Amino acid sequence: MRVQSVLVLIAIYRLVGAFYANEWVVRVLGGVQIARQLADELNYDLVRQVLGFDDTYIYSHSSQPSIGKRSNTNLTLRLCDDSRVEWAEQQTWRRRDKRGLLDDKIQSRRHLFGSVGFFNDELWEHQWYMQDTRTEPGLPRLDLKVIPVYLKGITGRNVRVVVLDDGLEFQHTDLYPNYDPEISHDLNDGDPDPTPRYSSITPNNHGTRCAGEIAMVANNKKCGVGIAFNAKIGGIRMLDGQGGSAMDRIEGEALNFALDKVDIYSASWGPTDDGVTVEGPGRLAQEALERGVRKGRGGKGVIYVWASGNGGSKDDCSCDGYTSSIFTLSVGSASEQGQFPWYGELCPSTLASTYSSGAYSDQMIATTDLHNSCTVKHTGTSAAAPIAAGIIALVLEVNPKLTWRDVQHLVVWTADMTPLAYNEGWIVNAAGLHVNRRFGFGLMDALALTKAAANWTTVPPWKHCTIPLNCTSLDISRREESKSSEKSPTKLLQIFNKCGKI
Ligand SMILES: [Ca+2]
Ligand SMILES: [Ca+2]
Ligand SMILES: [Ca+2]
Ligand SMILES: [Ca+2]
Repeated sequence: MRVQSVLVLIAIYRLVGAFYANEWVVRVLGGVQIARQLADELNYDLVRQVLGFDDTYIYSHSSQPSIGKRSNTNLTLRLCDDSRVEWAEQQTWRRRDKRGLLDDKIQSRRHLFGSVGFFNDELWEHQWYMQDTRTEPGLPRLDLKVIPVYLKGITGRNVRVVVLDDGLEFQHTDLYPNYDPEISHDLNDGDPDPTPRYSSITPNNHGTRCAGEIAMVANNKKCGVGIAFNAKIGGIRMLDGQGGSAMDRIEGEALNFALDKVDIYSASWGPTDDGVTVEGPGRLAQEALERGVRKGRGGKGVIYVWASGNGGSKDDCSCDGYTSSIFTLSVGSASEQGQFPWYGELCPSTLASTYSSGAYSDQMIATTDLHNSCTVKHTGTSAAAPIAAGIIALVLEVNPKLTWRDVQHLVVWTADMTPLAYNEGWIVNAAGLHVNRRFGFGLMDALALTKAAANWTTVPPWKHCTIPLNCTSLDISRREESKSSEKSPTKLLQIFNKCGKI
């Protein structure tokens, strides 16, 4: 019975898109004593502080079910009405989709090209995007130009990359030598071990696949070669919440986890790509992204690499506030034919692209898989973003002084439109650069990027201008007024600022 009701809840959740948790995130200034006192007085339980956030605590309430389809407005208002509370929000589980495509839709094709035998790894010959494997000059050149970078001894050493996803099988023998426990964690179960939950229903292989693309060990005859095969790799398990969901608190903790150690965060997920969902980072996730670029890497800013989405023509990546955020470096994909793939989304925030899967018969991406196995079937913009993260790890090894903005500028200036030139949509922007809403400024070019990075003059810091708005005459909707008729519009506005739309 219990299992059945959970399944029903998950089914409803899939329809309505959000579920309310018995969890309030509350910002209370003045220290944990005051936060505890407040919880005691108002009859909440103080669970713990939110990881990485000062003055921010998790409260729960004994009257609230662990998951429900309605918010508990009264419990939120009780917190917001207290002068010690800066803001409070009941946490909701929101669906976050991984940006790979289902295996069963796709059939792998025997690769067309011969191997150059550069590495002895069993999947090296399937890593078509890392080498120029043309057997005839008439075939398209499929090459992110990493080998010339390796030949200079640049392999991602001393760069720490973390994959935010459904877990990381860190004991995988093609990952373990590069595994970095200091930047890894399990936010779904609240423990330091990010190993995914093995399930026959949900293949939680996505994080392990993304991590392998970045940091598989080279020349060990196992699986393939990571783009930055000497980088350190971590995993945050954070996508395995209720029915494949996350909440703002978990996303915020993930985006700032080990902020003093991580160089690059790679995320291949986001709001559902169904063409009707418009969502972005919540309060904590937004705060985390901004803190990441201001405080990470000793003030130079961490790099957030983000997959642009798999919704195809029915969706638009501008409706995804994670990938369209200025703080994320958004990556699209191109197929092995140099085509815009059927799942690709158009929007102006995509900065560049890397290779990934395309039409059903096109080759896909080779990487690590669960149970110490390997796959040649990683797909979608899920596979494109970690390749970009690996290339950026090479760039940061060349020049660790680069800021997050330098990296974005470098990607824009060095991306190559030539391999993608036959697609529609290219325009020349006011700066004289070719740009396309399908691909950004072109295909990432590891050689051009690392060369430009070596001699780069840092760009000015980010400037953010705000205009103060006088809100006293704001009209509050009649619905809100009638619901809380005893409250003045000014009071309602205060509540809105403290509690959001409740
Ligand atoms: Ca765990
Ligand atoms: Ca290997
Ligand atoms: Ca989308
Ligand atoms: Ca972005």
